[in-house]
Amino acid sequence: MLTIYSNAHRLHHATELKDGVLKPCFEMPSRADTILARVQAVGLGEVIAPREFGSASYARVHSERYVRFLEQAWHEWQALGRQHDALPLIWPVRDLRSDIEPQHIDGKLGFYAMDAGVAITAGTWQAVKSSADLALTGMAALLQGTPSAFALCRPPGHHAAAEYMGGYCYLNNAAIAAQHALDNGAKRVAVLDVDYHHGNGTQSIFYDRADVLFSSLHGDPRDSYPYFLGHRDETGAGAGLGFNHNYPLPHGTGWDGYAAALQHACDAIAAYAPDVVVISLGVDTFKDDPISHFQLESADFLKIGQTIAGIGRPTLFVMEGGYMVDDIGVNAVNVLRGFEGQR
Ligand code: OKS
Ligand code: ZN
Repeated sequence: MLTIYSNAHRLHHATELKDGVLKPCFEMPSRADTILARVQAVGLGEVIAPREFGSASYARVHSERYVRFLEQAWHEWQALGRQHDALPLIWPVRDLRSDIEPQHIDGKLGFYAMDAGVAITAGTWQAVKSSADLALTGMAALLQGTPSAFALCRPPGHHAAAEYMGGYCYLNNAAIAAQHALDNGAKRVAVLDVDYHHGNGTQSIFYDRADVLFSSLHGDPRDSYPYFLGHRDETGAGAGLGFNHNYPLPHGTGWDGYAAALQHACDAIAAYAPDVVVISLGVDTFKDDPISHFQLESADFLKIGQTIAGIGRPTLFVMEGGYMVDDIGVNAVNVLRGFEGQR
């Protein structure tokens, strides 16, 4: 399988609050390095650099002012003499007004963020841009006839919606790639999100559309991040009604429970007959993941890949979460090898 990768991800290494103390994010550079090392160790296939696409491609699913905010936030922060990570500390919840974009960077950060898991640093925008370009380059390869590709994206994307960042995500790489397919002749795209966390951003972007079927298997939002989206009764709106499928699963879910939901999701996707499939590939469903609560074993990831292969469509894998850094290379690449029919 073709892999698309860039060292630019290393420009983003941020902090987050853990138990009241700022520490390096679980979403750290060694994640992508470990996965790339495994891609090379097993000889998965060619590894290529991304093409540069630019903001117009990102603004097909994000608002222009949000993309501009991401591009300029660090400079605005730095202009105030600040040197450490830019983090949001106020949000326009419920009856506060969110119809007026603040001018001050402290206001903007809250306006464009759903949580504090999205620090902006000096290198964040360059890494974020490159990550989206990886997914776009992978989709471009699919549109040229490559049967499958792996965009080794970092930072991840599935929590980012049209106008907000969250949960380590800034631009929604999978959504940008899906839209790129539609803009280049595809009629229907399915996005299947197998990350432990609900892909709230992807759901939100395509919620009222029938040309993208979004399916997500994830920890039940009653007791898992992102808490405020991902319930089973969210089935789409307007023209998109029936084109959003959520499979919330309880803490402790192992292969049997997972496999049943995955097969159901893949059968529905096959019936939709998409021109291309985008997989939001998180491996934080692993039993030893430090922030998640499923019980999948490394061998189960091969079976995830096999099941996805059963859909039988051109498929782009886009890297999302997974934080047990010692094992994420094996687990992510197992999905890809399982897809290719290897055990
Ligand atoms: C705030 C950020 C928490 C994000 C958790 C989820 C990240 C993830 N501490 N999403 O797929 O893996
Ligand atoms: Zn996740």
